[in-house]
Amino acid sequence: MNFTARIDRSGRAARHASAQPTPDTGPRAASRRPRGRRASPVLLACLALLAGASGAAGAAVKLNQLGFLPASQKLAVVTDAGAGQDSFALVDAASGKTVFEGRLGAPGTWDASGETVRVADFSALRTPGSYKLRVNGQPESKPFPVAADAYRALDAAAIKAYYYQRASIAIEPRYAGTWARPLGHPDNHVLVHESAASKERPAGTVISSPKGWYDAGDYNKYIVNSGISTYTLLAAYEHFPQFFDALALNIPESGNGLPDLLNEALWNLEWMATMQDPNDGGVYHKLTNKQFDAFIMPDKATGPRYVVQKSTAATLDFAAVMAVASRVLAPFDKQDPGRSKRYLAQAEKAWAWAVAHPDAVYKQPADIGTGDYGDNKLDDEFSWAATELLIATGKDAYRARALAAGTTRGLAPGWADVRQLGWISLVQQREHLPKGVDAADARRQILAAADTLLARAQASPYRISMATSEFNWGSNSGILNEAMMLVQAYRLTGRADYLQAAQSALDYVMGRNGPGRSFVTGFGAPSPMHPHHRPSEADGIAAPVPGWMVGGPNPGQQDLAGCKLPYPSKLPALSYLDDVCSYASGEVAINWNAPLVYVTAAVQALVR
Ligand code: G3I
Ligand code: 9MR
Ligand code: CA
Repeated sequence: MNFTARIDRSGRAARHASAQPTPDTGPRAASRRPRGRRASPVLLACLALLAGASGAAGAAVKLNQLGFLPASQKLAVVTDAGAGQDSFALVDAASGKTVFEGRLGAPGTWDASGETVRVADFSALRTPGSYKLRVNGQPESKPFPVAADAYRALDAAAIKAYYYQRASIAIEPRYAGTWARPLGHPDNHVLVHESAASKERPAGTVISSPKGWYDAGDYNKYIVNSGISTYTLLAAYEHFPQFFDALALNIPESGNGLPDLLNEALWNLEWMATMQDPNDGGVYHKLTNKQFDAFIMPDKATGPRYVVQKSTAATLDFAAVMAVASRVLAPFDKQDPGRSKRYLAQAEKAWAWAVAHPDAVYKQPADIGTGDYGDNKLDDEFSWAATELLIATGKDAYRARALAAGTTRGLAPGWADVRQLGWISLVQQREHLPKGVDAADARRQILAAADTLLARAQASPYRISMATSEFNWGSNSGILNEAMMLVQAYRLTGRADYLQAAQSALDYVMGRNGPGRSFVTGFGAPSPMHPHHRPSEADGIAAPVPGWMVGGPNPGQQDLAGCKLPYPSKLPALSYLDDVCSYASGEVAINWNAPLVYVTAAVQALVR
């Protein structure tokens, strides 16, 4: 596939920045993109050189471009503050009057970006308004608000992104405005791939497996990644129900008596439920094309679809999520009587299959080339599924594996590292655990991880928890998953420093980062204009589908071969390329948006 960058990117970015989508009231109209204007490679190289000359790291004053809640911690980083520039000021955006003055913190060099920065802390400014941050000798920041609703539209849009991502339904103008599109992937005629063949369902058997969300920039549906994504959204509801009860999204189910976040989660749960083979309880790893589609709209993608290999990881993630869904949806059973019981029965059946097939590690068949979400460390999947089933049933059968000691790869969860999700459920449910089960160990583990993250944030020149070694594929979700752990620590202890470190992660993805930009489509400026997202690229609309967070800086740069435009830098925090070629830094994914939904809600529900 050949990707060519477009020459009008700065002009479109500026136009885009002036209007933000307002998903509560329906998105604004975006202009149709003029097609066929392609820049020559030579011209592109010159443009890249020019861009490089001004340095890869962005703006001198970097902060959360959506602003801050009145009571939240308010930090900015300032680069290149010259000698003698020790003070900063906040000015009222309209009058230019100084409303706050402070001293910059000591300089620190961030190895991830090579910058020397100083922190401006203006947390004490609590009066709602619109402000600019000024440091002598620097261009002042753009205006930003201090407002009680600073992040409300972001949270609504980050959830609405899942609606746009639905398979098997037309995305209608009254919900989607300009991003309406015809139905794609009915998935009611899906073939059992030979890797998944069984006696009852030989290769070529046709099954129906509609609904669900496309995973990412591609149009395939993967159970492992659906697992953590759906869990995180359900946990967001379970932890902050009042916040989400009041957040209307304008989706087809709105007003049906269920909160819209749960309506959206159900679209994926109903798909997941079809991915279990009712004959034996095993769960197919993915529903996929043989190869990635071209950059076409969903309704134009008509190749055959397959369910591929039952895997232990998929089956356990399925068991965990269906058990959680049975718990979180129980109060809403009226709408679909028996649903909670059904989901729990499916979860138990999946568990039994996994126990009988503990080593069915996913192995990509030779004729399949789509994402593999391969993982050969499965003790954490066993632990998570057992934990959720123990909470749901109290049965002794789940006790040992739920409470067994084990390891994690990182401090925060990820699609292949899910033990932490069980801890989060245990502490959430600590008042309702079966006899003889307590959450003491989960609490200890969460606090130990959070203490390490907090210490890192406090020592970091950017005040963020993410280590330089953690700039992997999807790094933006990495820092937000860390924030989710910090939020748990806050909820357990009430200690404000944990919540402040979580706020810093949100600040990071919204502007206080290496390139000094927003990483969420439709919010802040610059914001991603060319995510590796098939609908955004193929729809002919200049603005990408709103509310999506891109993967973010990734020095692995695994997509280099297909990119005509160079990355601006090799440094970890600056390895981000806003070009459709960049699946390693600029793709979007359901598991990356989920902690954005969670953390944005947590901050709004908890900061006082
Ligand atoms: O965990 C290791 C770390 O220990 C090591 O130090 C580091 C150094 O490279 O690598 C880390 O692993 C990386 C892993 O992501 C971390 O989660 C791998 O290099 C990296 O290749 C891997 O990338 C995954 C990518 O698929 C390629 O397999 C992403 O996690 C995963 O989110 C992404 O998922 C794709 C789907 O397959 C298809 N759909 C789109 C989706 C998003 O891009
Ligand atoms: O579009 C694909 C994206 O969703 C995946 O994350 C990525 C890595 O698996 O692969 C993308 O597909 C590319 C493929 O790997 C190589 N040929 C070009 C494809 C389109 O960018
Ligand atoms: Ca694992």
